[in-house]
Amino acid sequence: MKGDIGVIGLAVMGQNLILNMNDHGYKVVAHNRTAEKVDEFLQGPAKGTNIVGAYSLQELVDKLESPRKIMLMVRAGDVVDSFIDKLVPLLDKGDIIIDGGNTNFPDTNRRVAALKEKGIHFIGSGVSGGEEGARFGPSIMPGGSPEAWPFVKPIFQAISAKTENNEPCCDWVGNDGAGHFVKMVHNGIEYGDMQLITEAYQFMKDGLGMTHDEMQSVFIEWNKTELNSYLVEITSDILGYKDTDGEPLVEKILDTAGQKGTGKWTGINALDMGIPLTLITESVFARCLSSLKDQRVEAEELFGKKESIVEGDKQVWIEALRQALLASKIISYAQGFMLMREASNENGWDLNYGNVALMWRGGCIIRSAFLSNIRDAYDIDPELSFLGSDSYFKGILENSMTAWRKVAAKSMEVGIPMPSMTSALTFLDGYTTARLPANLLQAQRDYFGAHTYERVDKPKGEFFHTNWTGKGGDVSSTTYNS
Ligand code: NBP
Repeated sequence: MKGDIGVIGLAVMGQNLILNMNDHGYKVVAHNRTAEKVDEFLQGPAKGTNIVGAYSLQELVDKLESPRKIMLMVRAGDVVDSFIDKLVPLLDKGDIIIDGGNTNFPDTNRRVAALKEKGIHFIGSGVSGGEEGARFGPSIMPGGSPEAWPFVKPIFQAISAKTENNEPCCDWVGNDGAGHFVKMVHNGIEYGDMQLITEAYQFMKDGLGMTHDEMQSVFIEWNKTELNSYLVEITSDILGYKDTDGEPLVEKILDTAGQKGTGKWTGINALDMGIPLTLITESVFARCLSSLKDQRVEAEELFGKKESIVEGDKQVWIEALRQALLASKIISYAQGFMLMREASNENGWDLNYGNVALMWRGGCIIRSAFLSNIRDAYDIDPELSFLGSDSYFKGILENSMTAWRKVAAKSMEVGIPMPSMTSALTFLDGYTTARLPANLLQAQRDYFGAHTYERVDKPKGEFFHTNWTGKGGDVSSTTYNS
């Protein structure tokens, strides 16, 4: 009997996905560039299963049922192109190549188009949930050649995480690189969620002077509220974790955050598309700032250490902080969905936002109860332009406003950096202000560069230039927006 699917790449993700597929009754053929890893896998974790090995790409291709489905779980970038180049001459028209790595979506756009010309289908799929997700149920976000989806769907939906209603956290996202785009936004949102939690931690630790056991209890309590999520849950575990000397391990970890690029890509895309994705972008910058450790140490000496004590009833502050965190999180998701909406419109992807929320409901790092409410919001209005306008989320934003402003103002007053929580509030203030000071900005642009402006008392699209000083000419610059 031939194999149902082939997987190339036997590192942590590939091995665990293969074992997951095997558990669901699929016969998997496993291949890896370094052939010894095939043997190690077959004699180790895959021993006693139906998994078979292939020591060359030809052997892999020969061992698969048609149309062949070959999934790459290798390092993103050139490695994927190199495998595609080697596979294509061995494949037949109608065969399917799937890239399950963390690929930047323009690469997937390019590969879908190039392989289409050769009659090969290509799927670029986000896979989230790390090692445990891959083994027991990841969130899977596939996009690319729609003709390939019916062949891959049963396998992917079987191995994916399931919601509490047993719905698979995997569905077709859209054409081209839509799957990898949605995975990229997922990772950006993950950056935002993590940053918001760290800001609450610093406020509690430095501002309220709380112990790690106290902070752990707070996160345990928060996890019973609307903030219920995997990241809040693991934060409570981390805060309670003691090193061998009985001290909290977290305080021994160097405060410089790493990043592998997906948050940065999300920010770059937001700038390209003109979407104010302020919270996620601040989260990326917060990681950049954290990496300037030596400079920060010097600057603290130069400016003096801040006394950031927050006075007042601790319990009142903790509840205010919870509300500020929840409200900021709503803004982060609202901005992320705005970005997906713009990308969907620009690329003709026809994204189903409720389905995206459902795919993130289980298996992935940002899984949370909150995503069910997002799904409900898009069920009510599939074209919702701002998540905060949905009645459930609007209610939370309004109820949290006083506490959110109190926390933001206090953080500024005592010098606790909270870039994401404060930028979220600033965004909402801007978004809910009918008249912003951009009129003055337009006047400045016209003053120095004759860039023209529109008038509130004339139809939109009619542009004016003023000779502000009496010395300039009447010739205006070309009017366009980049
Ligand atoms: P890695 O990202 O560490 O990739 C390891 C695989 O890539 C091995 O099979 C390795 O073969 C192969 N490879 C490399 Br590296 N360079 C190669 C080359 N020049 N030619 C051929 N093969 C090469 O594995 P991973 O952490 O399992 O991740 C796989 C994909 O899934 C990545 O795109 C990753 O970004 C994504 N992802 C990872 C996670 C996670 O939590 N780790 C989560 C979600 C998505 P070798 O054994 O011969 O060196």
